[in-house]
Amino acid sequence: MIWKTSRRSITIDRPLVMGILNVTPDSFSDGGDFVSLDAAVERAEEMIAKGVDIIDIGGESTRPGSERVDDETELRRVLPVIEAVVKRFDTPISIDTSKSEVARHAIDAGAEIINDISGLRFDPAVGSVAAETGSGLALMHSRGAFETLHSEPTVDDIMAEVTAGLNHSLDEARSFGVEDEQIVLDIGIGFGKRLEQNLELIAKLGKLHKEFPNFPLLVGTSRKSFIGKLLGGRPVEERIYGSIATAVVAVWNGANIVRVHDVSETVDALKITERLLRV
Ligand code: YH5
Repeated sequence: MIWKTSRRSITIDRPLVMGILNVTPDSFSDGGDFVSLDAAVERAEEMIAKGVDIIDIGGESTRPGSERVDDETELRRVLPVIEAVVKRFDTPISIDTSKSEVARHAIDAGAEIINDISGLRFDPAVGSVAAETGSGLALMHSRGAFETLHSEPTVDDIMAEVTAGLNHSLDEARSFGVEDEQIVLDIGIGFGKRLEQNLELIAKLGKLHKEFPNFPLLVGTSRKSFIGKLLGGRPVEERIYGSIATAVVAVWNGANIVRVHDVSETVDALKITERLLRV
């Protein structure tokens, strides 16, 4: 399988690791309210040294309780980092945004994939940016508006709900002229899903793999709160082994790309998982 981006075709012949680079003031503070460019680029370099395949750069936090930021604020955070990383390294960069103007400038600066947690629901014009630039496009399942992304409405069949939502996003992307080869689908772990539903999606990922056989699947479980809950209220910094377990099972069940904080550990775990999958 291949994934077409605006700068290359990524061959997906083994599980790929997407490393998270949050460039929000709470992640790479310069001591004040701004992001330190040097610290962010150093983090990118460290992930590359550990074997990351894609770097996902985001300037707007979607954690529970976060507030939206405007285009200018998001661009001021992400553009210098994208430019600096593109200049120094050849690792593909995705821009974690649901805003078409942010996506457009990020792609112009050298990012090559748009990672939209709203699956084109917040700003459908993200689809036209992907079509016009030929960028990769990750469509994640989520429900509700930005403010209610993490509320947990009752759903009786989460597998059916996610399948329907992804089909809707897929139709929307195709309507803008985005090609199937540009698209990756994501089940949206933690976004408006209860603990049991997150578990069901990971354990039964194989069913989605059968529903969408022509699309690579991306899964992001890293450090999320369901892992903390299952471990008796573990804080985020202590969710690494739990996160690894979910990445391994997701890949075992058909995930092609995992989005993680802990690159080195995940790369090791997935090398073994991949070898076992080949037996
Ligand atoms: C994803 O799954 N998730 S942002 C809360 C946490 C830890 C991590 C408190 N962007 C995804 O990473 N993009 C995010 O614990 C994503 N798939 C894709 N494609 C949320 C996040 C997080 C939230």
